[in-house]
Amino acid sequence: MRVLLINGNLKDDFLAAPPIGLSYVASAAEDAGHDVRVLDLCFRKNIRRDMENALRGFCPEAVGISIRNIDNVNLLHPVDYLPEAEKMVRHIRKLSDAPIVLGGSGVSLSPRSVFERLGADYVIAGEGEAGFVKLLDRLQNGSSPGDIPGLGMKVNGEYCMTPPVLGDFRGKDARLGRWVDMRPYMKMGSSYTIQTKRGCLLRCIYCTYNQVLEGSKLRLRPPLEVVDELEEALLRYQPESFEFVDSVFNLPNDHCMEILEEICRRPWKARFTAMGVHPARLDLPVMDLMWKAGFRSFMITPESASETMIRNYRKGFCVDDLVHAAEAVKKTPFTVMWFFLVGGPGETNGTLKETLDFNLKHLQPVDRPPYNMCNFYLGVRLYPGTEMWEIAGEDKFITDDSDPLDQLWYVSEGLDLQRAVDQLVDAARTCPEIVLGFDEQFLALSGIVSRVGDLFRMVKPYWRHTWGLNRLLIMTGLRYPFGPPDVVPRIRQYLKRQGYRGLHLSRGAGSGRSCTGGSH
Ligand code: B12
Repeated sequence: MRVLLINGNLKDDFLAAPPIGLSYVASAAEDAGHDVRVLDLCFRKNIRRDMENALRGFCPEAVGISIRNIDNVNLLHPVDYLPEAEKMVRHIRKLSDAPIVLGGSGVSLSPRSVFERLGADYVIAGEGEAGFVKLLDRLQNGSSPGDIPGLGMKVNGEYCMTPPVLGDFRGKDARLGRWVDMRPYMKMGSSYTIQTKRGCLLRCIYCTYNQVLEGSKLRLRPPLEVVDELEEALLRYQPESFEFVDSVFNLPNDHCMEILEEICRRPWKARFTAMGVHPARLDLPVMDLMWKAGFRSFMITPESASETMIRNYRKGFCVDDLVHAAEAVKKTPFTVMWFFLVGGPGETNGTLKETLDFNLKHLQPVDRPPYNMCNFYLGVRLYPGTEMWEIAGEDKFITDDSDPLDQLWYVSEGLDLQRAVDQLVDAARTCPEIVLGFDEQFLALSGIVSRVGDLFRMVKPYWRHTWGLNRLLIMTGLRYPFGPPDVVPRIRQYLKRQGYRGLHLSRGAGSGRSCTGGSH
């Protein structure tokens, strides 16, 4: 069959993400004997015209669209990406009779809602390779696809969906460079992406990875296979760096170490980075090996440094692990991006202070790099299927009528919002390491940094250069000279629109319920 696969993710800023998921699906369809083409719409100036050319020239018999993000996860500047995807579906319908299949993480988070909103013929939730290939077979031989695991469709006017089944993750190769022109991604500072495993054993209460996206069953790729894929991509496409896009890169520890050791054994040298590094067992031997393998930076996601909050989020480590990891990082030349979430269940200004104190004590440079960057986000995004979704229901942040495709947020009632913003801004005024998610100045700066980085061929990742820029702003007194305007009223307004009627609105601060010790 002629199959056109479209990357519908148009987010082409400094976090541009090459469509590795779509590439896995394209490779699986090609391996099954189909004639596959990929249209990557990221960076395209005229997407309607490009879609027209692709559809008219190829006349596909099936069209798949990858929906990676449903929104930008930004409480102050919410952007919904689905209207653009909706337009794509409508445009394809005008030009082609081919059935339209939607897949990707954005679909998996809420398959039925996306199916209904976009008006597709099929959705595939969870990993897409097996389901998509089976669907193409059924379309080809005209039999009903209704029993394919993970597939959603209309049967007699009613939406029906078969639960997804997690497949094996051996012998699969995305062949990303085969389907996607990596040059514009690399120009922005993005890396060639690779996955070493699927599934996540952690049970963080806010997270979707171990639920609908990858499930909680670990499926590890043999280390040799992973490094062979890297080697082939390196020889063919010479990417400047690779990024591991596993949910958690360094767990299980043995598997990660085996991959790093195998990379070290190979005769070539490459650069690596990873998001989702877990603080547990992140010690000097692991980091030494990462450095030898070619890592120079990575992202670590503790979300809090308060024992109470780490427990409430069910992060699976304790403050001691975090302190060990931070102190170990200090002894290495790594640049590390840390992520903190402020406002989960049980958060108070006291727990926030604990996290900020940890930052001041353990993440400041002594007199040399590493330059940690510490990102703080206020509010926790809510997704159906997670434990937080239930808690948010009990705490009246959402109702039974809440639409899972809306950006829905939780902000602990135990947190005095204005004090929290003041605490964060005060910390950022003195620490160039700290970046605040609600800081519009920073978003603009990041864009500038990546353009300047590209122009002057600066060392990647470009975000490591924001430290210098922040320091300059602090030294010149330009970092928050008047504080960020109206953050708190805007959060309140957003929560109100979301349907929340609780304490944040009546008095902006409150004792709220304290939720410690993993009591939910
Ligand atoms: C790694 C990662 C990042 C990295 C990306 C690094 C890079 N260079 O790619 C970084 C940290 C930069 C990042 C940034 C962002 N991310 Co992110 N990220 C992830 C993560 C952990 C893995 C993504 C990945 O590559 N997976 C591996 C591939 C193979 O899986 P996949 O894409 O899902 O593909 C499979 C299926 O979905 C399906 N499939 C995919 N396409 C298609 C198409 C068809 C037709 C079919 C049938 C099937 C199908 O089959 C594939 C193979 O099995 C996911 C969470 C997760 N565990 O999935 C979040 C996730 C995708 N990110 C998310 C978000 C929100 C973002 C940001 C918007 C954050 C922000 N505020 O800026 C940005 C957007 C970046 C961008 N340009 O799109 C959300 C999206 C949900 C939402 N609310 O919209 C997710 C789901 C996390 C979450 N909150 O649950 N991210």
